[in-house]
Amino acid sequence: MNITIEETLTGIANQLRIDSIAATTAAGSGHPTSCCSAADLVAALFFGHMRYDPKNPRYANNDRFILSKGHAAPLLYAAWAELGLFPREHLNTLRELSSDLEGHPTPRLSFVDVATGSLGQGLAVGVGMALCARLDNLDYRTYVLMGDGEQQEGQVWEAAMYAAYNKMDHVIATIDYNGQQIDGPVDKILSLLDLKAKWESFGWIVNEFDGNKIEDVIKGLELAKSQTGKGKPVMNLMKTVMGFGVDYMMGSHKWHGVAPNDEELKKALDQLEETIGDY
Ligand SMILES: Cc1ncc(C[n+]2csc(CCOP(=O)(O)OP(=O)(O)O)c2C)c(N)n1
Ligand SMILES: [Mg+2]
Repeated sequence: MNITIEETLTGIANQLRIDSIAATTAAGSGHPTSCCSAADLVAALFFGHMRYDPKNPRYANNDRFILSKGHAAPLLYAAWAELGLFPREHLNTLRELSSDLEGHPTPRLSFVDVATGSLGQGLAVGVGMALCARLDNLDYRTYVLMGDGEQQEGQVWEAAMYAAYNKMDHVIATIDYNGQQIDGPVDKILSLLDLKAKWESFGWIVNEFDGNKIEDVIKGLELAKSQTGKGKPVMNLMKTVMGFGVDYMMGSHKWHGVAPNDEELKKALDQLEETIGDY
């Protein structure tokens, strides 16, 4: 049977949601809704867009991916399980004392270059990696995924300035603009106001797309790639819904950092399994 790339990536994205939510239930803690909003982007990046050798995560000229919103670690782990780096069952050891799948990613894992989770730091690291590419004469791109609440961290803006001033045009950052952070709506806590204008004024090329519509994500990433190498870093403002795909989690901060119990997990899986398709 022929299925389209969009159907394939949607299926993978929903598999990543299932694995992320199931792992947080097994752990009894974690951030399922933060994984769900970014699942389409991670599916499109890892299974259709980035240039890298999935069997050799440390290869020097792989594109880099930094999960600056490190609390969405189960999503990253689910992607690498789907790529075949380790068995899917291992995902359910999330946050166990003896497991290398910690609540936030660490470089003990072969596919993680830097520990993240302390919000605000990932972009600075990504810009540093892009600088390494320049010094080493390598042409990999560096992708950084941040949260919208994370934009309230000052270090983000120092990295933004540095990247534009130094023409770090192989950096593609994305903001998972789900409107929510740990304590409630981002706009109520400390509004980002006109975020597009802010990034543009810092010297970045800014694109906007719907991050939970796979066609838009694919197009957005292609556009961003075509804009690299032109003297400016690229920022994708990606509108999403927290908890996308699970009706009782969607759009609310109440599920931030909360793991579903077994009954709630079943409800979530019933909804997501319907949407996996035949990828
Ligand atoms: C420096 C720092 N302060 C506080 C936290 C606690 N924390 C974990 S997740 C989170 C909210 C993040 O919101 P956002 O960046 O919008 O990410 P989302 O989960 O919505 O994708 C906070 C404040 C942290 N991880 N790091
Ligand atoms: Mg958010």
